[in-house]
Amino acid sequence: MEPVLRLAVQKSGRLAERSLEFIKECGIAYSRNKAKLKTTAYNFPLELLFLRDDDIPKYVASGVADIGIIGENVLAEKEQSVELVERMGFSKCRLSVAVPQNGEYPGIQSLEGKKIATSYPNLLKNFLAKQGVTADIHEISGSVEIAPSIGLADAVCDLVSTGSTLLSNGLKEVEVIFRSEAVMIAQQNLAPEKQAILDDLLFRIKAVLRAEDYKYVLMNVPNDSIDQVVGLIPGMKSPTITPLADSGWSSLHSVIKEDDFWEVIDNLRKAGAQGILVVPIEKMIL
Ligand code: PRT
Ligand code: ZN
Repeated sequence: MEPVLRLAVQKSGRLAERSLEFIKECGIAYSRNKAKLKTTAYNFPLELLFLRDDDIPKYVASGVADIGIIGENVLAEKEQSVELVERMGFSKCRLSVAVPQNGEYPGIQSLEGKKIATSYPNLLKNFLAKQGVTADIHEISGSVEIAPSIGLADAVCDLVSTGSTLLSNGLKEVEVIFRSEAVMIAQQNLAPEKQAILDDLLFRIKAVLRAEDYKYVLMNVPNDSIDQVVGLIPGMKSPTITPLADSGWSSLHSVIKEDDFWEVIDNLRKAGAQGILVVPIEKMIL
């Protein structure tokens, strides 16, 4: 039988949709019957398992699945022996301590002896231990934010993305203890034939991730500014330069990193670039 790589993704929830979209962007096609817990891709040696996110590290560690996509927060909390093979850049959030808005918060020491509700007892315990603080950690599995208002805890430690849940529960974020995003994990010591499939998959994933980080740009540049503009946008190897019908001008094509996009665009305009077009990139292979 041909080797197949087994990928565990969240069945439903915040990670589910983007994880599957990612697989599609890697050119992998499959059909899914929602009643079934697994499916096989048509055009890539991949089997998809649909599981609860909390179970994924355990299944990957034990070899039920070979790889998985989960929040780094879950990986850090569960402390299973698996390898982090790629940061996927989506579902970014932070694990934070929050206290009632109307209370004082002079600093971390004020949590000493306090009752803190969380679904992340290990991460919280380790963070507090590093700060020399001992608190009464109360583990609950959901609706952590309501714990202070019902008298169950003095503070909470929960995931935050926009902060609106904390706000609407009368809480304020006071300590960020962990920053998270979706990550791909793999079983340690994968069999060589499975590792080869994972390498192919990672090659595709990196092309998708890189494309998200860059934009393709086209612009018209006066010939005497070309050197200056090339210095601003070196491109993947070097920019493409084509003369325009209007002598004295050239068209220049290159890529810009999303992170410093506006700064580079400003500098390009100062250097005399005009008619700048910016186009999204679907895949980027080096
Ligand atoms: O059913 P299953 O166990 O598979 O899913 P789950 O309910 O345990 O997880 P799910 O789907 O809620 O989240 C999956 C992963 O998404 C988490 O492990 C994080 O890595 C990531 N993620 C990103 C988040 C958030 N952002 C997030 N905002 N997970 C949860 N939240 C919750 C948070 O707990 C709080 O209740 O959203 C609320 C806060 O959001 P804001 O925007 O109001 O700050
Ligand atoms: Zn979960």
